[in-house]
Amino acid sequence: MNEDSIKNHLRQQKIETPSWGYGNSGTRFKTFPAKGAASTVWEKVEDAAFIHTLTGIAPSVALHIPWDRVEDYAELKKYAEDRGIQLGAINPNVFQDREYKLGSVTNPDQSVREKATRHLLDCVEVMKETGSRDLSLWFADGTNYLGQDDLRKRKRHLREALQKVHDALPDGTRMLVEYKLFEPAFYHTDLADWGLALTHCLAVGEKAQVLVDLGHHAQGTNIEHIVSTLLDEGRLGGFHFNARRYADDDLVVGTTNPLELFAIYFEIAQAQQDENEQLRKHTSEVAFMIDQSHNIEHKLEAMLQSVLNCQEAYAKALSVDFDLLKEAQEKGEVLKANRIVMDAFYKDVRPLLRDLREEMGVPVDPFQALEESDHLKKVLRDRQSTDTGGGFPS
Ligand code: LRH
Ligand code: MN
Ligand code: MN
Repeated sequence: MNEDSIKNHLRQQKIETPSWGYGNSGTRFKTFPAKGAASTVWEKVEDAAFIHTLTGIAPSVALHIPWDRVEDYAELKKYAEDRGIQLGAINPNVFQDREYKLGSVTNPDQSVREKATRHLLDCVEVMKETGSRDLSLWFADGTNYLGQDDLRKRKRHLREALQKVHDALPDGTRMLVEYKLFEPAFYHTDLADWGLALTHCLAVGEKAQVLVDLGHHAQGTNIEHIVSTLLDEGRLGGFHFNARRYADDDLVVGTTNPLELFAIYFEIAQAQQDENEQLRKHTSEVAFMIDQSHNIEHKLEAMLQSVLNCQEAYAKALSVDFDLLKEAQEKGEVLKANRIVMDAFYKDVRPLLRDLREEMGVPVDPFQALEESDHLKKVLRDRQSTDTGGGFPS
């Protein structure tokens, strides 16, 4: 691909940032509050809009209900739009209430299952007000011990809830079904992997798609293979990008796993150029979202770094010499094919990205722009959250 087409693709790139990444959240051991961190959804939207002005590629923010609940979503929508961004995916919460100890939609108690399903359906109503396309579903449901519950019964309960939610979705919207291998449950998780997620999606209907969170697999899993399969099946709904070394560490995207992030974008870049029009259309609908829970990092700096790491990985993936690669693959030139792809991974795309930023009218050095920004001064001065040290000076 020549430099102009690479830049054209990069101009179309979109990364959704999560409201929960701007507030004080962390691990279950301790959350270290950060000075200037957002504490209301209005402040989170302001921060997300600011990250978009620094990058030009983060035009929406995902919401988490009830953490981001407001009286009037139309007002929040307008507030976001006035600042140049959209409200993105709606993330229901069926894991924090005490009734969910044994599960939400898979709970053995029917009244708990009904409560969870009601919340999911309420979130469909929220989507209508926020104008969101995607409902993003993650369930903490699972068991800790062999025999604790009837696995098939739980599967049927999960299916029933997913079906109800699916059928309540307005046309043009989707539900993204997120899986996770383990945690908080340690024996079995009702939606443990992409096979389970895809099986449920295929059963409930066209609006159900699989969501791939990079922190939710067994060590060594080939995530890009899952991505290519789901793309080809027309069921890749989107991503939750983050980085991890051990489990679901929720670190800044592309820090521990740059080759993995690149390999995922490589799959995307290939599908974008496929001769099959349906595949190209499906790929254009994939939601690229960040899901991180920063604890010691400066919130805005961490989010900015994550967005830019996605941009860099995509720029490298687009730089693969696809014609040469095809030739090497067809001739069975095993290592040559690998070298062609790795050449792109090692390419220094930073000069190209500096040019691109200039052309897009965003700061050429976004970190410097953040550090010198009025927004940073304002949040450090005006917001209640106080620091425990580290991050930007006050
Ligand atoms: C838990 C989790 C998951 C969800 C988010 C809301 O693992 O991080 O990734 O998407 O909480
Ligand atoms: Mn996630
Ligand atoms: Mn997670």
